[in-house]
Amino acid sequence: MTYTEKDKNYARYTVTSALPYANGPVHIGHLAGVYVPADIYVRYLRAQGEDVMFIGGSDEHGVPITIKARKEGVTPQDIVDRYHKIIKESFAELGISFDIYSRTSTKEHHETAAEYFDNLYKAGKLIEKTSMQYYDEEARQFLADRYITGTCPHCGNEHAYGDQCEACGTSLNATDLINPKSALSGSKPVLKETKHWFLPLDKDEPWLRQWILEGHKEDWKTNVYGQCKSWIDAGLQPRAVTRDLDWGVKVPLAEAAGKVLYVWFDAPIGYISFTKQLKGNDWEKWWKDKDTKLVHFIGKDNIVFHCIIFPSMLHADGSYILPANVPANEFLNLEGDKISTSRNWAVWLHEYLRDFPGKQDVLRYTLCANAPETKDNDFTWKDFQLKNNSELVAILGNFVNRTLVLTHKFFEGKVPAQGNLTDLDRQTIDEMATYPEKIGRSIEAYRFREALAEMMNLARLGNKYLTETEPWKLFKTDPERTATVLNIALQICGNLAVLCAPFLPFTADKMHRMLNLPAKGWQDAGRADILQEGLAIDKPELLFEQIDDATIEVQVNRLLETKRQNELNAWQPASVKPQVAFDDFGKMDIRVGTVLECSKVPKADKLLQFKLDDGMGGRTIVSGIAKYYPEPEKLVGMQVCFIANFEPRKLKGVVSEGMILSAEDRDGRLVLVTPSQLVASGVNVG
Ligand code: B3M
Ligand code: ZN
Repeated sequence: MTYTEKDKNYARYTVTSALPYANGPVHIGHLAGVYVPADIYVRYLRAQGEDVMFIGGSDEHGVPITIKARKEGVTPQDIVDRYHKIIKESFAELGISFDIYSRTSTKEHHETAAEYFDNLYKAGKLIEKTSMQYYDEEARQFLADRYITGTCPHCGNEHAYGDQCEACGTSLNATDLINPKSALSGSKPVLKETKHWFLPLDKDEPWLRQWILEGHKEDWKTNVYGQCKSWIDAGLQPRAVTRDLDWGVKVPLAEAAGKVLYVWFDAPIGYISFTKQLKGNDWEKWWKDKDTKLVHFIGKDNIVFHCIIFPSMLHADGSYILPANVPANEFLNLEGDKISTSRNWAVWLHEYLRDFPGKQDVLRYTLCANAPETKDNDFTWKDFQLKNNSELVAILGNFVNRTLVLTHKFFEGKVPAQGNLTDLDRQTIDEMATYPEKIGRSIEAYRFREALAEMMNLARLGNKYLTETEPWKLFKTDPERTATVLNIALQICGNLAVLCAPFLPFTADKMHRMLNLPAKGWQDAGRADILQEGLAIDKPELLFEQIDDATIEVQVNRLLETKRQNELNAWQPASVKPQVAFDDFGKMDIRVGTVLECSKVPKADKLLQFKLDDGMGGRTIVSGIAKYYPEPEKLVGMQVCFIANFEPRKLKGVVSEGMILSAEDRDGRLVLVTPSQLVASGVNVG
């Protein structure tokens, strides 16, 4: 049974989650946007007794993978093997409960994708077009957009890519670039004719308009609907589904040697080929039966592919169902900054699992509570700590722990009799009974934050009930009443064990074990006899533990260090000043001096006072480098360069007769400039 009208009659659910590119590990942005909500959804449906298939896998084609392989001097296969393993294992450890997690490099996938193309080709659903494309004559291959760099015509950035300028964000065509250069050989590419096959999306406009803009205005998320509308309103263009590349699914046509399917053509077919791997001959009903509900979980950058292009492919074939919903999320930021793989600005799942063993549910909880459902959202480590300490520990963990401890203290760990109920008991039981539907409704509407908050409200109800009844004070005077109160508190625990399972599966398992509660479905929740009188309960273990400041600091410091590194990497030499004539340079009198004395200027923490042997009787110079030379006396004997004819200035009461030269490093550090060999004091530099 489900709670939303529309879903009543579905016989089964095909749930897919975007196939992550196997060119890097998975981070919290992927999790919050796609995998945690998808997993909550399927776990809930399974608890409802629905027939569900949850599909995942690695996207192992595409140019970013070949680029990474080139950079590291390994094969693309090496790259995808490495990351597929990391991704697959870390998903499993986080409890993402795929029915299959496969990969697009499998033989079955190549066959399925090639056959899909072939069917469309034979049915005349594709159009052929020749166009001019950049070709690298040295490397003897056509260049994907990412393999061409040049100057951005909009902002002048000299390192723009053929598809986008990352400095100004403009999306480009390779032919827009000024001074294009091949990333393969460095040579200037030439335009050469090439043939490709296109999906004529322009012809799909009428039915897409009807299906999405009229049919899904109410039930698709506004961010998803809005993006689809602007794409359709802008006018759809035919879209190439093949590429000149050697990594990917070969185009199954004799005339297409050296060409592969465009990664965005083959990857969504992965959902279908993985179904075949999982279900064998029984696969078709999961994709072709009108009673199957197809739902794609994705991030917002994948909307057009899942709402327009893939549906057009399915429609062109004609035998497939279309997605009933595509609940795409916005993006999660990290500590106020966009998550970025290339800048290493991310919390990587496999590293989290290493640093926080046994705390999978804390991450699942934080990411769901902060899921970017309607707008971009931010993950901070402080908030992670707060959510753990003041929600999971203080609300859910505390309630369950108090109830179980008291049951052991007063009733030898056995569920006591419910006995006679007061009004408060009845109200509490009635309110508890509303939660399965409340939570279920929110999940079915893809409002996972709201669903999670409701689940926590049930724990809050439990805490409030204990506070109002104070069973710890009651036992001496009224053991029967104590029994009733703990029975009801235990029923709430039993309900929580079922209702928290989609969100916090590890916690749910622990609670089931402690309560000796056999696996229950959603329909068993809400009841006040989910735990039978007399049932023996295990000694309570803590469900969650406090996370201290030191633990959080380690993570924050790691990010600060990343930020520092990124700033260093982004450093570029300052542009050269306007030219000067030889005579102008000649006006500067630069000399070498030998340090006779050096000390801090009193009451000026930035300044050092030098006494130099300048070969002319000595002079004093003040320099703002104290921070970089904490032991100034060690500079005695060193030779420095200084401007000898610099106007004398008074600094903190000391007259400075010149200026000592230093180099400013990338991080702003000042370093004294010194001759490479000892010379006489007072000689000229020039
Ligand atoms: N690999 C893009 C991405 O990870 C792509 C998704 C494919 S889903 C069929 O954002
Ligand atoms: Zn630009």
